[in-house]
Amino acid sequence: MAYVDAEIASQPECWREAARLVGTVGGHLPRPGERVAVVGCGTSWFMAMAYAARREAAGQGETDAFQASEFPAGRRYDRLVAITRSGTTTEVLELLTALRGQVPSTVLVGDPESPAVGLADAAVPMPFADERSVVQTRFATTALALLRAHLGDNIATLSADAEVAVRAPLPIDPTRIEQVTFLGRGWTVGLAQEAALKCREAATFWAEAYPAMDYRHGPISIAAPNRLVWAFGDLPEGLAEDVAATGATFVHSRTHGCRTVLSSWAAGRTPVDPMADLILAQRFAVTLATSRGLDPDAPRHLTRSVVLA
Ligand code: F1P
Repeated sequence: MAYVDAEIASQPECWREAARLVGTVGGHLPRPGERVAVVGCGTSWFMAMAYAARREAAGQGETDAFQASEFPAGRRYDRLVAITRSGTTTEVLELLTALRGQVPSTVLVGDPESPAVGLADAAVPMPFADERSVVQTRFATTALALLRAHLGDNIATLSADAEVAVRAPLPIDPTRIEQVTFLGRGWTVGLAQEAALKCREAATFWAEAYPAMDYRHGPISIAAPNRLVWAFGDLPEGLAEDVAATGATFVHSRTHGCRTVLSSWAAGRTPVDPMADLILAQRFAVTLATSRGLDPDAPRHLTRSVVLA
């Protein structure tokens, strides 16, 4: 078994641990009303995107997400939140250094001994969620679970959905498709981006991601038989029908197997949380990799952290 399989399966427990941690580190996280920038690279950037949209939708204040190298110098923020598993990613370290003494910063980090910890004003170490894999799964979602717990989201329910998602049958056999596009709305746009990145990183597979409302403004041209469209979160009116007309397969939590498992197991519950859908997509990416003869623990051209000379 690949390390990444075990890491994916451990997400429910990691999320519960993150929720417990909020009690001690909550003071370092954004307060209601603060104007906040959240930054990261790769997977960590997509988690920043998801948190930013969710915090703002929760009415807690303006929240922007940036790839660390694209932070707009000169903007005023009350707090910077950086997400980095390794704590060594060059662009994140450079930004923390540049904003030192100007913007209070908090880093969510996997490695408590890493340089990011010394550069930020406050650190939230999560070594329990750190990973052996190059391809991130549980650190990223655990960082998001911690931030969601701090926003008041119910992590017990979320983890119960995750328990289902680590075991449920995949909504589609990956060997049957040649391309996938993930869609999301609001905070799930970041999750869709992350799902597509997993397919590219782990399986070198053609995977795209868009805000669901933008999909019909061009990207739908890619849809065809033997291709897949997988939507997270709220579904725009008529989208499923429009995808069906292209001959592509459509997957959404209202229709896939998790719902069936959940409705008999936790009667009356709404469809699974989109973060549980992301677990299914992570498993889909790993299965894709192995079915293509690739080792998901050894992704092509990637290292655990990008450290630039
Ligand atoms: C960020 C990151 C990962 C990616 C790859 C390179 O790392 O972009 O998301 O999978 O391994 O690094 P980090 O700053 O979260 O350690």
